[in-house]
Amino acid sequence: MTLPDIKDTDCLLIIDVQKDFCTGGSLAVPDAEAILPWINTNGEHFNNIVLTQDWHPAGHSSFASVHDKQAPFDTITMPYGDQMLWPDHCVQGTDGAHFHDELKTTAAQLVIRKGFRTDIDSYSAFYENDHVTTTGLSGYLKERGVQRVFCVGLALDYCVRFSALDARREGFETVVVEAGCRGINANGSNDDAREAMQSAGVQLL
Ligand code: VGL
Ligand code: ZN
Repeated sequence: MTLPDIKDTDCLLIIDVQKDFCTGGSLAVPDAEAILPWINTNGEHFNNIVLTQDWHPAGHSSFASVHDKQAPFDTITMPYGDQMLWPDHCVQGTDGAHFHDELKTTAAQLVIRKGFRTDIDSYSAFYENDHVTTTGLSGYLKERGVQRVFCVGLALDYCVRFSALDARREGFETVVVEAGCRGINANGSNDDAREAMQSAGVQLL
């Protein structure tokens, strides 16, 4: 996969490449490690690199374990809309919340942590799942003159999908590099994600 020419106004957004989403983790994404070579190699071309880190308090409302009679991958209704329930994952300060050991993180300027409010989940790097509460990332990127955002990471059908849609909504040219992404793909959700991103004007590479 060849990248277009990378400019100073481009940013690489590396989403949730954390141990719990990789092999052996509590919410492992199939084949997650396969994204590391692309990210580590191509990351060198970017002047701007932002990492996100899913960062939940213990007992987070997106965990099936805190709801009576619910199992992971069930959907419940929260005040802000439908919410898929997950196994406990990326609990603040635990080993599973750390970035994958082989992810090169030194060149990143910013780590955005998300999902740290007990009552609301946050898939997107830009907005929590109410689509109103901002993480501040859009303002950060705009103040630094970023015009185009390249999204990679985990999972294609959740956090990458919603980050890319919000990047587009915030007016950034948005590219999702599939070689740098893997999805959970429950019930064909990878294809749903591709369709949603494409019809919103996100470029899939
Ligand atoms: C994610 C489910 C729950 C993700 C995070 O990074 O895609 N998915 N929390
Ligand atoms: Zn999460």
